[in-house]
Amino acid sequence: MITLFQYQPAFGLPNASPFCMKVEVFLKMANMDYKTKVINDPSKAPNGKLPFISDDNETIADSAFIIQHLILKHKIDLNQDIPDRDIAIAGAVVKMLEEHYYWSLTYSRWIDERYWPTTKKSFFGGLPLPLQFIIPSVARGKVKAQIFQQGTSRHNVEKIYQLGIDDIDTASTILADNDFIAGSTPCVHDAAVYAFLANALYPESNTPLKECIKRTPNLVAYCDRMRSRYFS
Ligand SMILES: N[C@@H](CCC(=O)N[C@@H](CS)C(=O)NCC(=O)O)C(=O)O
Repeated sequence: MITLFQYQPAFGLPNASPFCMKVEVFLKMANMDYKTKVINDPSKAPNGKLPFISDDNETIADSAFIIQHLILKHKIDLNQDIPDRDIAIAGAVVKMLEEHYYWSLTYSRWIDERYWPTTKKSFFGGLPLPLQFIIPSVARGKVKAQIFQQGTSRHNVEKIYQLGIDDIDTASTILADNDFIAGSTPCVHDAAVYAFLANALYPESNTPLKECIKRTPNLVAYCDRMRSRYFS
């Protein structure tokens, strides 16, 4: 049995961590049996980040290595009949969303004062009272340090969102009028593309990223298509 260790669900999403949600979408796309276990403290994870999985006696961390492991061990091929070039372009979209757009998304949740109260309530509202005063600011301080080291928060707010909005526009151009990111059938990379876009589109906060996706009909239709296909 496969166990996916991830944060508690939040924002009405399967997971508010797009990396955790990516793995869960993949498990559903591959029609695999799995269970989930909530861990809210990432220091308990092998790499200090979530998600990780256990599969029989193996523990695998990092969404990319988890999916690679599942594909090899369980002989899954979601990319059948899709040209290599289309798969490669879809893979590049995933890297863009994970390594670039992700920081704009993270900024909107953790740093932007307009949306932080919603994040705080959603992520930490269930903690017992004394911890509700301590844990959110400790966790926020950690994210602030990460996003500053990575560089995104050194820009002004307008530019920070511009970084993410440009990525949304690129994803929309590459999706074009296809149903899925690499064409007319789903491929492995749809798990991440959907998870990262859904994490801006579906939560209640009207962030500039959400507003941008909402103005982009092919991405809204794509997210709705993925959601009804795998999470109905
Ligand atoms: N490369 C990793 C990234 C995972 C990641 O960044 N997870 C975040 C949540 S979205 C995390 O657990 N962060 C905790 C921390 O940095 O302390 C993957 O693909 O799984």
